[in-house]
Amino acid sequence: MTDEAIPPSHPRYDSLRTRARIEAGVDAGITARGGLIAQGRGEAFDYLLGEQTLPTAATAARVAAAMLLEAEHPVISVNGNVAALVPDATVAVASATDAMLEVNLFHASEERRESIAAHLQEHGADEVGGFDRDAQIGGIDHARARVDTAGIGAADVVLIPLEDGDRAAALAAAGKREIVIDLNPLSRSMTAATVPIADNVTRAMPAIAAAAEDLRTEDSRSRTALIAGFDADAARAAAESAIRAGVLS
Ligand code: PTJ
Repeated sequence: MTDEAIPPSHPRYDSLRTRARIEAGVDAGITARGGLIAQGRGEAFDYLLGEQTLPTAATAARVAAAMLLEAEHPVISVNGNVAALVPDATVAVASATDAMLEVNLFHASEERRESIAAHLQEHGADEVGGFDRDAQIGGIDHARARVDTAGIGAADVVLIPLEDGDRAAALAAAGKREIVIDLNPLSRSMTAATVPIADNVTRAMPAIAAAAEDLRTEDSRSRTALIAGFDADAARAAAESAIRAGVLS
């Protein structure tokens, strides 16, 4: 079913629309076929979260915005799922926080890298990196270790939605502060995160964009206090207990 063909009255409207976007992403050469499976895994967790944002995830999204605004060189890592699901919100976060957009793929492919960059530009991105990949992050095999020298290679804060666990752990070991969006609070990426956001990227990315717009006019001291007051372990534990309780709406 295409995005437009799903009636808003359908009880699973949001979920079906998200699926349609991922399918369209695969058809357009933006999303990897493995992205369909990743989406299915995410949906299972979202179902148990009642497909809504926990208060701790809302706080984490605000802290993420503060951290991007406070960073010296913030970078947003974009993969095929993120590009298909939330191109507008991703570009909005980049422009509100002056973060660089870098295409960084698990299933490496030059064609897909170019399709994703073009897609982000159609959605308003000025510049998209990920093509000068001669910096290395240690601890993982050669191809997946390569990142943009002027992007993730030089970043102090990286927003990595839906990253694979290996690379998230390697980036943390390289001293990057990581903001991770992942519906599975127990994933290795979430364990490695400085700011774990256990929420659907379709809700979390717009929330970060809105918070960034709000916080950019605040002074640096209040943003720093917001970051210092955040408890990552408590946020992960709250998501895990909500999922274990299976609070269905
Ligand atoms: O475009 P590429 O080549 O970089 O590939 C991207 C995927 C996502 C396919 C790749 O990184 C991958 O295979 O990831 P994993 O290891 O399957 O992990 C994906 C994680 O994202 C899982 O923990 C899912 O629960 C979670 N997830 C899936 N969909 C969403 C999500 N989290 C938030 N929002 C979603 N919509």
